[in-house]
Amino acid sequence: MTIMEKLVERGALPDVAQLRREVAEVVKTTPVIDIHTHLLAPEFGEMSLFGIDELLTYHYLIVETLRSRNITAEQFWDMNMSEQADLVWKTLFVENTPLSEATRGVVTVLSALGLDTGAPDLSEARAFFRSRSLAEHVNVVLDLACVSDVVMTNDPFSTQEVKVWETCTDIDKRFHATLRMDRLVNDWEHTVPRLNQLGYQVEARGSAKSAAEVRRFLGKWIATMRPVCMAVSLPAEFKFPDNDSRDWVLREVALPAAQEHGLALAVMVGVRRGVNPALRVAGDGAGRADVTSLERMCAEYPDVRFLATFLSRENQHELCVAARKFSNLMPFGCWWFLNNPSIITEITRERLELLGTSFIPQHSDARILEQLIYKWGHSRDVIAETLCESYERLLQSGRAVTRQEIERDVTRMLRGNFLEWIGGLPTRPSTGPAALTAEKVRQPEEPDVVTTY
Ligand code: FIX
Ligand code: ZN
Repeated sequence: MTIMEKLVERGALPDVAQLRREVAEVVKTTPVIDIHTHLLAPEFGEMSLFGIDELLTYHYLIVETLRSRNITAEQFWDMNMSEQADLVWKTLFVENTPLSEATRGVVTVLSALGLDTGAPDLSEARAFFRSRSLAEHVNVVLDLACVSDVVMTNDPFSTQEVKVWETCTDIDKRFHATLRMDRLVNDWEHTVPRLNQLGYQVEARGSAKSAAEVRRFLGKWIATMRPVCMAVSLPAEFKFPDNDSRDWVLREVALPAAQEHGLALAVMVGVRRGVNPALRVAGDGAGRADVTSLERMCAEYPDVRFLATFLSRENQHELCVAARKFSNLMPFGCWWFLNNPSIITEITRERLELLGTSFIPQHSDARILEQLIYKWGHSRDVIAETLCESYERLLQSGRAVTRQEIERDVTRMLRGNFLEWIGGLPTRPSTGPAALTAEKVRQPEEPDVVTTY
């Protein structure tokens, strides 16, 4: 009996066409845990975004519209949301062919929901979304996207969000929190007065007492949100160690909090905020970062588990190499400007070659509910294709895989690695506000700060 005959006897798939079919099916039907989104559960009310106007005014599409139309950013922002959506539709979908990834995404969503992808205007789509109940719509979308769990981005300084955490007893259990650290880590100067308003005695120059106070603030939010992890975005010039307030907050607050509460820290490195401030939320850019800073953090904090994604294509190979050296480092996702089929293909190939299945291939970064359909649909196609290539090469080398092995590999990448990293999904007490009674959340009487991350 040949080796291949032995493998086939154990259920392996020696036929390439069949292998491809099985891989495509497994990747398509394995429910994913979406480990980084900006979606909020329906209980967050108007902060929970869905529908055609939101889809079309996604910041990715705003910049594309401004490139194809003679209109300034100011003129665009002066319009109301439905005028903006009408303009985006006319510009990118009627007068031009929707070839970019973000425009194709809208087409994928419309098709999946049975809507006309070549409509001259938005009347049909608007009527469709008006007729949906959000609760039912969330089920339909999660089903179509085959997403079992959504990880939100939660800002403990957002007055609007805090109100929900304070008053809502039962936030949809499929939506999990991430404690977002950007204001603390990247905007310490403005966050100090805010913390003081909230009743925490914190000094701008930092001290052991200030650190303890900020950790007390985090402790309260960890108890309330039960986050799956903490997360922070970092600029391209991020250095570790450094002698700035960011370094102090990381060392004295964020990393000790991760240790104390056993929470993983997700770092998203390489953003250049406000490259073109006139574009507002759409004005951020990308820059090449220094992966050795992350390596130093992993080495200094071996008991902290890091999830890491870099925004620059040029950093991807170094991230894989760093992950080979540090088993407390988990690369994840193809972030933002990398979330395009050509680049996902390249990054996923590189990760499979260097790390096997010990990485998390993608997150959606969805801001609007229905984006889950296209972001996952498009990424799954690429992940399946890339995995097929790897299995085919393995087959050529003399090892055929079974359906069970394919399922094991895909499950590991789409959910298992994350679950293992965070030690399982936490459960929130169904008495949200009660968790706050020990120390009532005080919020300052001032307008909410707009969250752009
Ligand atoms: O910082 C982040 O989490 C980024 O993903 C966002 O700020 C960014 O605007 C985005 O939506 C990228 O996809
Ligand atoms: Zn994000």
